[in-house]
Amino acid sequence: MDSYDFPAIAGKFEAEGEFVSCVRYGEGHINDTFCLTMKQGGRRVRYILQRINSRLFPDVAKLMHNIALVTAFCRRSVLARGGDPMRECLTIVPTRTGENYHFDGENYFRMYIFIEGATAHQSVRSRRDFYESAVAFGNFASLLAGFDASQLYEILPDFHNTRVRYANFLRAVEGDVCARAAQVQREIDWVQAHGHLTGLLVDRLAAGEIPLRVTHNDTKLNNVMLDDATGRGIAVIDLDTVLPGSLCYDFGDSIRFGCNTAAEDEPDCSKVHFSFDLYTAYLEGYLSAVGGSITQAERENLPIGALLMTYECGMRFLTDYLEGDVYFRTARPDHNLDRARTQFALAEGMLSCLDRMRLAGKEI
Ligand code: ADP
Ligand code: GN1
Ligand code: MG
Repeated sequence: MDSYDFPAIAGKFEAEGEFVSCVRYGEGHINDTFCLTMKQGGRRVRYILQRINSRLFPDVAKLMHNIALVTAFCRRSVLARGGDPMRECLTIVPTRTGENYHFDGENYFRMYIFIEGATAHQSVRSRRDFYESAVAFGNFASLLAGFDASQLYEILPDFHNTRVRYANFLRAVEGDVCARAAQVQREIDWVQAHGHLTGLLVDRLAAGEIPLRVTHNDTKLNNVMLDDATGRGIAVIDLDTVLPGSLCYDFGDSIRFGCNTAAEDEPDCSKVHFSFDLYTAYLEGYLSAVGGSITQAERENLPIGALLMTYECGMRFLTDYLEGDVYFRTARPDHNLDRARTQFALAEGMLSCLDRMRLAGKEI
């Protein structure tokens, strides 16, 4: 699947120099990401080349329109505060014909400047790391508060609409196209037993009790770059899902990924625990960065955001397992099932900790 003509594809973009190599990179579940190295005079320069998942994003022009707007907005803000936009923002490398993506007749590709001297970590190494990622996502949220949402195409409607995700899940159980439902009845029962959770955020958003904002919607730790030298969160990446949403989604998704004591795809669920200590680290960092714009209702619903993002993500993994692993990239047969199980174990951990999580929000 990686047998693309990389030198020819690289040649379509404004990436100067001689082609050196292009290898698979990172651990994203959606796009195919590659690290491209070019030789420019005596030095080597790296770029991120991505084959865009056009199954999920059939209208690539609209997707890239959104990303171009958001990156331009970030760039202006970073420049205004005297920062370095090449390290603190995603920067699109245009094609030689001035487009922000290239279509080779079959596949869509885009290119970004490689953010050097920083890392998108796969797991939380320390409390400080997680705190810094919270500051970065919190800053990003406050930055987007000034962004005009009406300019965005709503390319993934209902992305975090847990009610819609639940309906999709029930359809997948009903359809059972791979005849896998019988093997995972326990997991299906677990999701259904918690069906009453699905409306907790969407109904409050619909009622206007929680404000709709422009949010990132995919705030995993590996979507933020931490500076290798200083440890500080410098850039938020993976902007495919910047859409109208809730601050509780963004807060919650970071907690889902980072407060798990095991990997998202750990096959042994006995290793999965919810780390309350890391929860408070993220809460402190996030609240310090989003500032006064957070409403009381949002603040009160941060723990619910964490619970719902975890429940919803597990349900999405299980849905994909039932549908034959067609959405998330998998590397082994039961990969999506393992992922779903970790999320349910983590959600259990959160359910038993909700009061403490609520109290922590009041104390900071
Ligand atoms: P996906 O949508 O599949 O998650 P991402 O855009 O998150 O794809 O990219 C996958 C990984 O590639 C990231 O987790 C990160 O490690 C790396 N990456 C992406 N963009 C950059 C960049 N501009 N500079 C350095 N690394 C990047
Ligand atoms: C996907 O693209 P990536 O790997 O950062 C997914 C998220 C899930 C996440 C689970 C566009 O994120 O919604 O929470 O996997 N992104 C999309 O790890 O569906
Ligand atoms: Mg990603």
